[in-house]
Amino acid sequence: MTLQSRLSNWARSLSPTRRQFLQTASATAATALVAGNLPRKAHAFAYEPYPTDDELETVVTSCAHNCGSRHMLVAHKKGDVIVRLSTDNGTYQGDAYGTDTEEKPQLRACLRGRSYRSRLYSPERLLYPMKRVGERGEGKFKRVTWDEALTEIAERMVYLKNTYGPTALLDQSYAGASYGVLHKSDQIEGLLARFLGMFGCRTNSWSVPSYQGTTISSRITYGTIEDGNEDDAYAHTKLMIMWGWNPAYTFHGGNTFYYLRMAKQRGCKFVLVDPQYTDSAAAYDAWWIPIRPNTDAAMMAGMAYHIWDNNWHDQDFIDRFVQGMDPGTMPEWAQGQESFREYIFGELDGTPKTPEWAAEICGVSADDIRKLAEMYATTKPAALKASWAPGRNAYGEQYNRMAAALQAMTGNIGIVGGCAEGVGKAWHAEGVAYPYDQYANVWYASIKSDRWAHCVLNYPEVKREEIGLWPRQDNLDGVIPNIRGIFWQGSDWFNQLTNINKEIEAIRKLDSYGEGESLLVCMDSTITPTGIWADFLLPIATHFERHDVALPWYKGHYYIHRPVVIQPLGESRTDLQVFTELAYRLGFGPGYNPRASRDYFNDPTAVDEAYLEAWWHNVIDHQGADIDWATFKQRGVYKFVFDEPHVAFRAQIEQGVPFQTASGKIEIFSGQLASITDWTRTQYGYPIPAIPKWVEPWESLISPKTKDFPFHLISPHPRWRTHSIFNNIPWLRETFSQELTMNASDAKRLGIEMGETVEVFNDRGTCVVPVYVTERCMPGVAVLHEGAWMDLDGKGNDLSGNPDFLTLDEPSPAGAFAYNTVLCDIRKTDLAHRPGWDQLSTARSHVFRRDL
Ligand SMILES: Nc1nc2c(c(=O)[nH]1)N[C@H]1C(S)=C(S)[C@@H](COP(=O)(O)OP(=O)(O)OC[C@H]3O[C@@H](n4cnc5c(=O)[nH]c(N)nc54)[C@H](O)[C@@H]3O)O[C@H]1N2
Ligand SMILES: Nc1nc2c(c(=O)[nH]1)N[C@H]1C(S)=C(S)[C@@H](COP(=O)(O)OP(=O)(O)OC[C@H]3O[C@@H](n4cnc5c(=O)[nH]c(N)nc54)[C@H](O)[C@@H]3O)O[C@H]1N2
Ligand code: SF4
Ligand SMILES: [Mo]
Repeated sequence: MTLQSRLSNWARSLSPTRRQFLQTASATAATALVAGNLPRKAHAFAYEPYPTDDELETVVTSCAHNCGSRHMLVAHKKGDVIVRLSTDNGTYQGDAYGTDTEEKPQLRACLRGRSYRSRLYSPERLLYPMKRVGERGEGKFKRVTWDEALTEIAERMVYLKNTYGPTALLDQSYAGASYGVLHKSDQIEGLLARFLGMFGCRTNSWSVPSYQGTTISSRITYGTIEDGNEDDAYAHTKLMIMWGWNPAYTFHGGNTFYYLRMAKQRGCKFVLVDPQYTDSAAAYDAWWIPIRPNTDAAMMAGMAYHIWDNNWHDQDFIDRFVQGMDPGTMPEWAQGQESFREYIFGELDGTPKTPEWAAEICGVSADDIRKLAEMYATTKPAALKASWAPGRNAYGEQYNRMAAALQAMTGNIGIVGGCAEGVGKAWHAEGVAYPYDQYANVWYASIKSDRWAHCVLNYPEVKREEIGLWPRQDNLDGVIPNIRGIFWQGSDWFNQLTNINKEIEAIRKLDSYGEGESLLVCMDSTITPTGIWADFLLPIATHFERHDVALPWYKGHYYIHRPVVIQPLGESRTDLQVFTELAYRLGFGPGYNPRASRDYFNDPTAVDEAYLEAWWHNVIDHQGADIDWATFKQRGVYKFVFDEPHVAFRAQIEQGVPFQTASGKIEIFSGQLASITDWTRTQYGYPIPAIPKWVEPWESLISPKTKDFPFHLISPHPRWRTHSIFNNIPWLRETFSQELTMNASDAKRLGIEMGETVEVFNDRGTCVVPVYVTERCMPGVAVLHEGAWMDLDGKGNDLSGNPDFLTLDEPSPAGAFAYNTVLCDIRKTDLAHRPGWDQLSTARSHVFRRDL
């Protein structure tokens, strides 16, 4: 086909207005040609032949991972190679090119998704199974066959279970692959949970790094974590308070910005409560209220005081829907116990939580606290979007519960333009297509996830409350797990949990038990900082190389088909293939994967298709999708269209349906917490007050520890990575770099200039990173994004700038990771920062790829 006919074919496929534009444009170009000199033939192709669209096959798929959203990727491939990636253009559900409406917005990919080819074909891809030959952490591996790897792993699993009991293997599966329905990694619904559960040896990690404090808050307050509105509901709000929320960087749904812009255009006012002035604040011209990290619950208490003091609360809403907001709404059985209002007015403790009281703690002036309280209580509807980062703190649950109290006292729950979040899961997606039965999530011990190193290091001298041991009804209750092995699947947890130096110590303790007495397995598509510590690296096929359906991330109502776009690279297999094969070797293959035969390890095509098709029929039955599986596969995406925005608790407010709590009300006074007498017998371990209260964290800018460590370090999520994923992509690192953000006056005092390298340190660790000096971060606060690939220099310094060398493995009572509860100091250094391993890829390839 000539270029001319290809162009006219393409032009015909476009909408009339676009065609018209093209015709005019080419006419203008032709005029220009006649008028000027004839152009010289262009030779400027980077490489030839560069395939054009009609020489390529177009396949709709989606991005994966725990990245804050779920967008479409369109792969353009030649043979079995993806040549380029594009994204949604509105046409894939049978609509006209460019369709992008309030009801049906496009699912356009971000810069990470668009650079996915670089990850797919990166030098860090694991192509065959590898076995460690050096010390743990040294990074020396040799290539082995699948048979060798799986035989040894199965033998070691049996030995450890028989010798050390049913708690010997620690499940550290996490959300790297949570948002598919078949090839899933997850603490609860994941493939590993069921595999180890059926095997009969599993210690579970129950607390969630993202928002465990928030989860407890949502569950006890509303009885569910599905307390979110869909993003389109934000388009109707009149006041948006972004509390520790920066959707410009840290995605929370696929089209948040699109709808927030609509709100702005309709006159919505924006406020940001955050130690840094973010790009989200800049985009919406928000009123920035800088706040000392982790003091949010105090500021909110001050707001509650002012709202009541001025009678701006919605008493009718409180009386109808809320338990324990004030003495009048306390349950019969708890009369005389402290209600929220009594706490705020200091009726029992003698301390009224006035704006002046709050100002001393949070550093925001009493006037500003009053002003925000008035704005929130007198604007209808108003959205207090209390995001998760401020809850990733020593008593994180109190912040989220305090936010719920404000949302409830102003009657902003269950209405369009309000906000009850919390965890904020919105529309319910049907998430599991593989057998999920009585064996799913079976465990013999379950601990707070970032207490594993503490447990290993102190075993058996560990109290159950120190590790948040979940209670059981049988003779394993209270038994401290004897952890001898770890499976990492869909997680880079060695790099991402708290206090990495303590984790390294724990691995050394496992080493000390001797050869064969412990087992570390990492299943991943690339070499990762965690994998470096493993005994076996198992290469896992990416979501471009296996059949699945993608789920939205908390917000959005759609499914995206994920076909096998290219064949698995190297010898990689899917997680489900690996677990099925291991299950066969351990004697429960047919039970684990009932649709499969032993041949599944060689060809999963028919079995995966059967699981997915059956799941789709379920979805159609329950959710009313009006196309069948075959049509869905052909289109690649199905977006549901609702008559009105999905709003959590609308039915409760409009129709009087009870909330899912024991009382049927929004429980600001938690009946569940109030009835606990022995906290050590609960998974929390330590007391949580029955009403939201300000509890001072163990490290903060108001603590005496600032004498030694004067900076409060927070570690938000990076825009250019999904946690640690994409750290090895040079394209993305050209757009941003790992750096420590600090205030100009602090930098000046320390004699540090923009771009200079510093050590950030405390008594737990040191990391090395360049500095970004700005007025956009409040004095006394330093910001360092999570997820850098740790890179130790042999003297205990991390050269990558990973904040988890400084975090403390001390979760809140509810289990919230205290990632943002960190004091540190900063000094200039001669040590060199190393931004990423790919800079060393030639040097590394001999370590990882040579045959030893
Ligand atoms: N200091 C600090 N630390 C933090 C945070 C913070 O705010 N501050 N945030 C925390 C939070 S909220 C989170 S969620 C965690 C995230 O912690 P992790 O979940 O450990 O982080 P990821 O980097 O997303 O790692 C996921 C891994 O799964 C792999 N993977 C992806 N798909 C598949 C698959 O299909 N199969 C297998 N086997 N592997 C796959 C990826 O390659 C990647 O290595 O980090 C936490 N760490
Ligand atoms: N680009 C990108 N998007 C992501 C992810 C990613 O890795 N990359 N990860 C996803 C995952 S798993 C999660 S859990 C979510 C996390 O989502 P969030 O928890 O909402 O995100 P963070 O980036 O940790 O923090 C958001 C803001 O909180 C501020 N902050 C930190 N501490 C405090 C505090 O004590 N008080 C107040 N008021 N503000 C504070 C930070 O300065 C930052 O601007 O993001 C998801 N989206
Ligand atoms: S937000 Fe997530 S799903 Fe969307 S393109 Fe970026 S990485 Fe992919
Ligand atoms: Mo997370």
